[in-house]
Amino acid sequence: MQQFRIAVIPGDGIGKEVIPAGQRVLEAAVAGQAVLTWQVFPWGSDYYRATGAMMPPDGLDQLRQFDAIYLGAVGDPPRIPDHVTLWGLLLPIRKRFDLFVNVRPIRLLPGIRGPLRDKGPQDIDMVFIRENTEGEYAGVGGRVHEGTPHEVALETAVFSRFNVQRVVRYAFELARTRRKHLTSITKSNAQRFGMVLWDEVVREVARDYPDVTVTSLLVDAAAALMVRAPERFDVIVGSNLFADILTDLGGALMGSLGLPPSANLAFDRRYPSLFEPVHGSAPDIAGRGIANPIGSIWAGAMMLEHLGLHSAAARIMRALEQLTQEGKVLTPDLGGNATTDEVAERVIELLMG
Ligand code: GGG
Repeated sequence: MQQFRIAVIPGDGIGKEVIPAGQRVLEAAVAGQAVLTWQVFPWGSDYYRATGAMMPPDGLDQLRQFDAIYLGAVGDPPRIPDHVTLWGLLLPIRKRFDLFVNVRPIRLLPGIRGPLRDKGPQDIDMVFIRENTEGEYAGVGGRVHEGTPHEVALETAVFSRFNVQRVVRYAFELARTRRKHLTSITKSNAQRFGMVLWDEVVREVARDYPDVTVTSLLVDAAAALMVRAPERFDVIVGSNLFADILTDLGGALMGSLGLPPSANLAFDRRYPSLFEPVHGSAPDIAGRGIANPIGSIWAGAMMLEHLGLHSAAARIMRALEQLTQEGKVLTPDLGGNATTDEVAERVIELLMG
């Protein structure tokens, strides 16, 4: 029997609710095929309040030993500033483990009525490839003359040819396995250095993929087109910030931000990849047991796929589609009145059935 060691970081808010639900589904899906050994790390905002840090100084060394990381959510506003929580836990993992690509599928699941009146599951089926370690989240900048009227803050985006190339190449490879269309998103009319480099790299890499058609869009035009004609998108590659924003729009098109998953992938297997729902800690509903676990369950299916447990991953995805198609056991964000645990139990029933 195959064995995998998974580091679990439920994190903050609803992360503590949806991740245990996801673990139960994954356990059921791999039963008889693989053993998942979970180690739960209580890192996040509570840990910060107790210790002054979001994770211990050797946190990354501890995580490195695992086959994968399963993470819930990070953030406890307004008690702790968001930049403290994000830069204390999630971003260091992405950067230190070179998780250079963030895969975010945006797909309208069967049975769910999205906000776009005339668009169904056949129209909303795209995958975002988000650059994940630099760009606008590079962490380069600073503040001077703090607290004075002359205060200046700089936040510098960083685009390296090496990183843009490998992210774009990943997106082309993915497009080849799908409908063979890639959209690259920048704002290179206004941002004339990093984003112009990005456009150049896309044109260069495209020469190796003559079978993939390429469209380059400015981010504002892309946002409008996602609403007006989402069927025009297949694989989309974008910078750290732009793809983060557009995948929240994508979550809205799916009917709830509780649905989209994400996979933060390492270039090779030297480091564990990290799997998380796109949503954050949702303090407004945390502790009520009504958070939608689908994003976490789907992220878990991506983790199983990454670990080579293809049939278990496929069974989870089929069960999620059956769940939304039957539309009986859904959390309030999707118009239902089920709890997080009831949804997870129904998914388990469906995948066993
Ligand atoms: N699911 C992890 C989480 O808390 N996401 C919320 C968030 O703001 N993430 C920032 C990012 O993905 O860069």
